[in-house]
Order: sequence, then C-alpha cells, then structure tokens
Amino acid sequence: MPEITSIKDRLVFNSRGDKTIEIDVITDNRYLGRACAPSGASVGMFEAQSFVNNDPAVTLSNFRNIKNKFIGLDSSNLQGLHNAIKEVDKTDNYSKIGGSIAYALSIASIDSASRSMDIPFYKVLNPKLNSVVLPYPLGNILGGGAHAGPGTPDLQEFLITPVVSKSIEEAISLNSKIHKELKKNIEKIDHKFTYGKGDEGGWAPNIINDKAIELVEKAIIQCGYDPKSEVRMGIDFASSSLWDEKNRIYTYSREGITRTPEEQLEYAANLISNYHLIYAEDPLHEEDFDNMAILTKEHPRCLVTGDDLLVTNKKRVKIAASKNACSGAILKVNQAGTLYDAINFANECNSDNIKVITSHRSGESVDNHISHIAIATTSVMIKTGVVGGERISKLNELIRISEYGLIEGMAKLSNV
Ligand code: 2PG
Ligand code: MG
Repeated sequence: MPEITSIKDRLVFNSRGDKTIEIDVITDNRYLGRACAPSGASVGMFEAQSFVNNDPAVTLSNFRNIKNKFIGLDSSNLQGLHNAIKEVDKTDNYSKIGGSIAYALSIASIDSASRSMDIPFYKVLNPKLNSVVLPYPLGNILGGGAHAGPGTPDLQEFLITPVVSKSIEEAISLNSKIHKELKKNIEKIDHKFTYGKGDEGGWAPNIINDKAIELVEKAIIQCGYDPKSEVRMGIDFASSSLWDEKNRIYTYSREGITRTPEEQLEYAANLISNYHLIYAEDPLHEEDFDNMAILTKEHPRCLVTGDDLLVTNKKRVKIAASKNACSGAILKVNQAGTLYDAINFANECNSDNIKVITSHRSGESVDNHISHIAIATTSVMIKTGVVGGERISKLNELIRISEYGLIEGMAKLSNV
C-alpha cells in the first residue's frame, strides 16, 4: 500500500493575495503530492469553515500538533483519511481542524498516491472509470457582485459554454475568442472601461445586469455562433448575497432597485427564457427550495443549479432531490471539507439525476486537481475562468488529460 511517510505544511497566498494553507503529503519517502486551499468571496451560510477563528496561522499551528496522526495511513484511501480527520474533528463544518486542512490534506494525499502508483489522479479517485468524458468549460466572461467593484453588475457572473465544440481544445479556444470579442462590445458603451477584470478574469464594466447579458449574447453572435444551440449562456445570480432576510427582499444596490421573492422568480425566469440560458446558478437565495423547484420544473432546457443552496453537502442535495429543487449541482470540495465528502455528494447527485458541475473558487491557486475531480465525478461542466494563470491551469490540464487515451468525447448536454 502507498504509505504516507511525511507531511509538510506552510502558509502561502491565493490569487487575491490572501493567506491560505498548502500541504505536502509524501508517500513512501519519495512521492510528493501538494494541494493549496482555495477560498470564496461569496460564501454560503452552510459551508465548511475554512480556518479556525478565521485565522490561517492559528489553523496551521494547531495542525502541526496533530499531523503525526496521519503518518502511516494509506495515501490512496480517501475514506481512511477522512475517518482519521473526523476522529480529530467531530464538528459538522470542520470548525475545529479548519476546512482548509481537510481540503488540502485529502487532495494532497490522493495527489501523492497518484504519483506513487503512476496513474492519473482521477483514476485513483474513481478506479472503476473505464473511459473519460470531458466536461464543457463554463467560463466566466463578465462579472460583478462580490467579485468586482462598484458600478459593475449586481449579478455575480455571466458565463458561456460552447456546446457546439467537439474537443476540449476547441471549447477552450472558443471561450477565449468570445471573451475577447466581448471586450470590444463593452468598450463601445462603457467609455471609461479600463479593461478591468473581476477576481475570476471576467470583464468588470460599469453597466447594469440587463446590458451585460445583452452584450454577451451579441459577442456570441458576432463570433458566428447561435446562443440558442451552439454557445449557450449562463448566470450565477449568487442571490444569497442580494437577499435581505430581515426585510425579505432582494436588493440590487448598484442598480438601485429591489425585488420581492415573486419578482426575483419572474426576473430569473425571463432571463432563462429570453436568453435561452443553459445554466442558472442560485437564482433564489440559499433557503428557497420551493421557488427553485418552480424554476426547475418550468425550464427543463436549463440547468437550474444549486451552489450556496447545496454547499456540496450530501444531506442538502437529498432535500433538494426530494423537492425537485434543482437539475444541476455545483461541487466545490472546500465547501464540503474533505474530498471524501465531496465525492459522496457527487455520487448522491448522480443517483438523483442531478448534473454535477465541478467548480473553482474566486480565490484560487494554480493547482489543477479540480480538472481530475470533474472527470472522476462525471461532471458535465467545469466552472472556471477563461483567462488568468490560476484559471487557465485547470483548462490546460484538461487538454493533457485528453491525451491519455480512453477518451469517449465531450459530456452529453444535448438534452439540455
Ligand atoms: C461561486 C464562486 C465561484 P466564490 O459563487 O460560484 O465562481 O464564487 O468562490 O466567491 O464563492
Ligand atoms: Mg455561485
């Protein structure tokens, strides 16, 4: 068995320049696996807690006192490692050890096992996988909300995915082309546009939501594609960050308007229909399973997706499935805690016929493990940016994976 022989750790910085934790797991004194914990700007209420007392340094120094407990474990055994972490931290949200430790330790362990066994990371995670289906890249090309500054749209992310593409390379290239085309469209109407970008590399112009989606659609058409069937659009509404629980209203502070829950439902439904969205993430706030169910029922050609709603939590997706509250589910390992938790979540989604979309966070590193996690969980899409080193590293890894053989093709999204 591949045995963990040592563990190293350090504080490093993420793409926003914030401190985070990186862990090295070494198998059989030779094989180095490494993982760095990402972090979100729009964080769901029910997510794992990344750091003890919100402090990376405290989290790391606590970990140094207990890390010997993980020496001697099988680095390829995700459940064994998960159980060992749970022995140290019995909380539901990893507040004792810190979600960043659960994340980095479990991913670095599989990374290290993959090197010692000389098989790809995705195959260690899912040994039964006989062929590889590649996820479509769902690229953030224009953003606002918690990822960009004042004047940008209230909605967090405007996304595209080129379902027309026959290969991952073609898909990545098409997303980049449309990202570039969009810049020209923005310049024409935002005369003060500085080419500024949000945290994930999407343009951050001074425009309102409705204009943003219009410009994205125009860029797709200008590049010669049909937004109804070839390059489809999506929106991450991140509407928990707009939701005012006390007054029970959605506040679009940049646009200077509010929407009641009924109006928010209608607004999301209109955007889905008018722009043929393939993807609508968190169109309602994180506790509104009922209105999510209405949207899901009425829009079968759109993946009505839970991010803050589900927080990569198996119990929450079970509730969502019982209410038919979504057709898509975002998988972010650090929302769940360990990679084992996240894989269990994906298995639950797949058995409930809810499509999995593996996702980056807005605060990232150049790690590319999520590309393998997307393959292992048979995700239909991978949500990441289109430009920026920490975004492109995930996309380039998919190109490398596509060279391994046993490739079945791109994910099936034709029924959506
Ligand atoms: C989201 C993510 C990723 P953050 O809301 O889906 O795009 O953002 O990491 O800030 O939560
Ligand atoms: Mg989201």
